[in-house]
Amino acid sequence: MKPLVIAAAPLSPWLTARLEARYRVLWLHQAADMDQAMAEGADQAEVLITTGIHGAAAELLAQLPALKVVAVHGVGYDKVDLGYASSHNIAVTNTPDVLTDDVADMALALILATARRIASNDRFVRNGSWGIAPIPQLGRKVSDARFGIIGLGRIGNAIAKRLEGFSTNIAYHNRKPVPGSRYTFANTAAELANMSDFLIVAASGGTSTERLVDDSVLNALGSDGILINIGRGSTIDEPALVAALADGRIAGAGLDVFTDEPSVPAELMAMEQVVLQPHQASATIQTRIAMADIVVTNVDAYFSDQPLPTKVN
Ligand code: NAP
Ligand code: 8YV
Repeated sequence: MKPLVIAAAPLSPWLTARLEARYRVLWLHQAADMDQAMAEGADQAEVLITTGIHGAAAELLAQLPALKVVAVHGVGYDKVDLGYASSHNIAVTNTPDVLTDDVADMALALILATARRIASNDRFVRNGSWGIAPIPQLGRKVSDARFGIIGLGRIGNAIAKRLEGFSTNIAYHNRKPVPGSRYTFANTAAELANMSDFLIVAASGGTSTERLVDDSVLNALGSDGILINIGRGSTIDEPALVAALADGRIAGAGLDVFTDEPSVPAELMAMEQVVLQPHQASATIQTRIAMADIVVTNVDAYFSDQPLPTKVN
C-alpha cells in the first residue's frame, strides 16, 4: 500500500501527478472538515505538503500527531510555524535556488512596467483613448537610476546582477553586510530608501521583517520614488503604502505580494501608478516543474530514511 501524505492546499499539476503516482494523497481542501480528514487517516500521516502562500499554522500542525515532515512548495516558509515544528521534531523543507531567476525577472518586469507605465498605457490603447484623450503621462527613466534592495539574498543578488545592466548605483539593506559584496550597504531600510529611486523588497517574510517598510521608509523614498515588492506582503505597512501613493508621497508601486492575499486593497486597484500581480513571481512552467521535483525528492528521502536535501530547521 502506498504511504499516505496530506496536501494542505491545491498543488501544481506536476506536483500532483508525481505525488499521486507514489503516494496516497489526502487533499485537506477537499475534505468537508478536519473530522472527515481524520476519518480518512490524517491522524496517521507523517508528511504534509503545503505552499509558501498557504503555509502550516500551529493550529493545523497540532491536529496531526504523527507528523514528521512539512514540505513547502516555495522557498519562503514564513507561514509555517517553525517554532512549533522544531519543538515537535517536525522537519520543514523548502524549494530554494530553482526559482531565483524567475523571481528576479519578475522584479525587473515590475520595475520596467511601473516606471514606463506599461499596464496603464496598455489600458489606454485597449479602451480606445489613443488619438482621442490627451497623451498618457510620461514615465520615469530606469537606466542610470539609483536602486536599493531590501534583502540581498539569493533573489536580491540575482536582481542586483540584472540591474547592473541599467546602472552602477546599487545598494542594499540586510541585518548585516554581505561579506565581499560590491554593492553599497545601508544600515537601515530608511537610509536605503533615502538613497534610492527604486526600492525593491526581496527579503524573507516573518516577524523580523514585519512592516519594515513603514511610513518613515516611504517618506524617505520620496515623491519620485517607486516601490517594488516581490518578497512578502507582510514586509510592507499596506495602509501606509496606500496613503503614501494617494498623497503622492511616493510615485508608484509594482507589487506581486500583499498582506492578506488574495485580497488586495480597493484603493490600490484604482491607482494608475500601481502595477499589480497575483503572486506570480515563480510562476513559469519550467520553475514549477523544478519546484515539484524538490518537494518530491524531500518526501521520497523521508520515506527511504535518507537525509532531507533542503531541510531548513
Ligand atoms: P534568502 O537567500 O534567504 O534571502 C533573504 C534575505 O532577506 C537575506 O539577504 C536576509 O539577510 C534578508 N533579511 C532577512 N531578514 C531581514 C531583516 N529583518 N531585515 C533586512 N533583511 C532581512 O531567500 P531568497 O531565496 O532570496 O528568498 C527571499 C524571499 O523571497 C523568500 O523568503 C520569499 O518570502 C520571497 N519569495 C517570493 C516569491 C514570489 O512569488 N513573490 C517567490 C519566491 C520567494 P540577513 O539575514 O543578513 O538579514
Ligand atoms: C510560490 C513563493 O508562489 O517561493 C515562495 O516563497 O511565494 C512562491 O514561489 C508559492 O510558494 C506557491 O506554491
